[in-house]
Amino acid sequence: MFWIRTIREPKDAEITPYETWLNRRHFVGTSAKAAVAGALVPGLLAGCDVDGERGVSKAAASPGIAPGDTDQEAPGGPSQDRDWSKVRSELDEPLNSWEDITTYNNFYEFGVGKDDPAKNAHTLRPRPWSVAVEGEVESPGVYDLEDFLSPHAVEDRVYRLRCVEAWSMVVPWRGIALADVVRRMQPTSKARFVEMTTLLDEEQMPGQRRRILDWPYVEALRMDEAIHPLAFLATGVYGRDLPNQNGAPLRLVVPWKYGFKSVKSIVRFRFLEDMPPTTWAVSAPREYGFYANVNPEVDHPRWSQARERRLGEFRRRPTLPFNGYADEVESLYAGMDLRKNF
Ligand SMILES: Nc1nc2c(c(=O)[nH]1)N[C@H]1C(S)=C(S)[C@@H](COP(=O)(O)O)O[C@H]1N2
Ligand SMILES: [Mo]
Repeated sequence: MFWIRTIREPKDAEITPYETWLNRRHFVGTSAKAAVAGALVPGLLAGCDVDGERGVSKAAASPGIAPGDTDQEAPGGPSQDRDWSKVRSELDEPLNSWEDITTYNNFYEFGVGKDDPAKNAHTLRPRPWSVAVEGEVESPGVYDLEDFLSPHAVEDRVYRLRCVEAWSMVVPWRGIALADVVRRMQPTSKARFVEMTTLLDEEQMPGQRRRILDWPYVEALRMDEAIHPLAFLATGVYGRDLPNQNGAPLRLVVPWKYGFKSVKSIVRFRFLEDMPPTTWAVSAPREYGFYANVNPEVDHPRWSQARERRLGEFRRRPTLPFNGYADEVESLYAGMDLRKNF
């Protein structure tokens, strides 16, 4: 079931005990604004060690790399715009390879096998692309992708991705802070949720001809989750434009939640007063909830969530509460029963 491309025992030094990891973490204050600029997330953003800039990477500094500049024709591997071998997440966990990230995917619009998206997603046309902004918002409209992205600072961020199926990766995303986008759209005081929807097009996404899910794929966040500094919209990986199989040209990345929240190939943002139905919660409400926060203490009805297999590692590693981002995000859920609101 799992493709293990590089089987090796993790060295002891690579296995960080939970306590050590807790003590090491000392970042993210309460100012979302500052954190969005990268200043309060040292170590989390890839740029820190490499560029000597605090969090904001070369991607932001160099006008040569804009998310609209497609290098879709040459997706051969990490771009050469930085030394990716030196880029680490705050855990010193090694990055997963370009190959892992781009050939082991979940994207049911292109098939349910892990290698199907890489084989089939060439039918997706990520340019030109437009993004609709609707609902409880001061500036609704339809934007060309380039106009949608251009006001925002592009950053590289290294995040863990934990799939609900109990595998995980470490991915160097490139993209923009979701909070910046939300603020620019000026949600009205009624807006409590933001819903994001994948393209619906059977021709570009042949998997939508099979009714395995209620298409289009829809996900949503509570407004406070959406403006959390960790919430991210990815336009790239390893410094390249997103390969189609990873959700080109624009996909959500919410690192403290199971991967299925991170909806791909987004064509619409809708601001809502009420919690909307979301694809997996509708499809199997007993198994998938709206929140989908990574939680090693709440098992999936059919398997344990206590441990996970990092692609490229042999032994399973413990799954961390909120996927290792508890210090930053657990206050969002204060007073909530996380077994009920799973
Ligand atoms: N539209 C859409 N978005 C999706 C999915 C999908 O099937 N369709 N799969 C989700 C799941 S289950 C995971 S784990 C991640 C996988 O992202 P990756 O393939 O870039 O690693 O995408 C999420 N976003
Ligand atoms: Mo997933």
